[in-house]
Amino acid sequence: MRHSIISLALLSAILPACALAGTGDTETVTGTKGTTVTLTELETFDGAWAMTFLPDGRALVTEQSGRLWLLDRNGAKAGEIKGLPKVTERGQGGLGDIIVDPDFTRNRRVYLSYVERDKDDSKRSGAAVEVATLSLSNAGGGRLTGREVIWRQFPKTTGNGHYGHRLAISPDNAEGGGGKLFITSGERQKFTPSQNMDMNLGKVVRLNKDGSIPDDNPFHGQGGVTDEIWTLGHRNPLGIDFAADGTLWVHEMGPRHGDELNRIVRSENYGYPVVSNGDHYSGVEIPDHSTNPVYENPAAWWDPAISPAGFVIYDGDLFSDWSGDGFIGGLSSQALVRVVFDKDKIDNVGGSPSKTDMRETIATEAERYEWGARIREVEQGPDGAIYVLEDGEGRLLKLTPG
Ligand SMILES: [Ca+2]
Ligand SMILES: [Ca+2]
Repeated sequence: MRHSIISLALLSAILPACALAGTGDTETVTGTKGTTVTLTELETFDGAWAMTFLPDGRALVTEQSGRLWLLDRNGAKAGEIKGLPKVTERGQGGLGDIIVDPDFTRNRRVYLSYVERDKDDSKRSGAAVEVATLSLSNAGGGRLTGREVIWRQFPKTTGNGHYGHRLAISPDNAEGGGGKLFITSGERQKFTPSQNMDMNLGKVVRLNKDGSIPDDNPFHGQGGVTDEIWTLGHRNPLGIDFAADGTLWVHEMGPRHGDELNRIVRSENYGYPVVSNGDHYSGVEIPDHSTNPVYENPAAWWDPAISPAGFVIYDGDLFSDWSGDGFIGGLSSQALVRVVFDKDKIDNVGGSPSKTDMRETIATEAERYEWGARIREVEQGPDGAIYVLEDGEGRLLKLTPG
């Protein structure tokens, strides 16, 4: 049961300080397979988009309008981070993802993505990624300094959708090694860029952390943005994470009923818009993945769609039964979707699961939790709890077992 902000504010004014952070309202939600989680409301936001934890247990939350919040260790707003790039909030555009450098304690670096307009034509836009140094003040907020743009979508296009622009840095056991910046780049709702190697739209790109291009990228040497491309044939990927074994997983918003979870393998083509298990919103059919073995088959896909946004592969102890499982936020499905990976199948099929057996499913939805809210972002805290940001005027929730 969802309570109004006013009654919660009154409650927190009346009640003495207690162990619960923020508003502290809790509810228990039963999943589709009967297990339960407890939701604790920590904070509210206006258009929250992404969240990441700092090594000391505090956290950062972006809002699409261009605000960046520092949260204290209880998940409450401690102050705003200033010095952000100018972003244009239009359609799906605005401030996007934020992640911290694996070496943050030493270098204080963060990476953030956002949408910028073309200087000469405000109808055209594209995602950009910056690296910056984060300074935190004792007063509670902080500031970004030394900002530097290290990547841009190319070309900038009309429209305000499908930017993607989720970020992740590879661990040492990842394919191609650690310390590389992976960016999901949406196809800007233009379909064909996903297969066009002269554009970095509809791709997963791989960079060094300073924005330079690794010379072991699969298409390196062909020039232009082609050198950045790690995989192609994506639509609007809004979730990326590495599993503990170093495998990279990316989910994407498919066309009508074609949402996908993909195991990302160097240089592979994931098929959009040539094949998809969904169809265009116009009603035009797209051949299914099974009709064409040239393209990677999704590891899992959804019909009806879940509208995936935000993704974490859980490796904590608090939810002991779910270590290694993926948690996907759902917008239209208003659900948190838990996915299990079939380790034996993944090991057996090697690098190209789909081509070995088009019917092979190496990831499967196990359960989902629903409480009537669109979910934008999922994170794992240093305490092993799962943190969820609701979309729009929404809440930050902490999920614990039981
Ligand atoms: Ca995040
Ligand atoms: Ca696909």
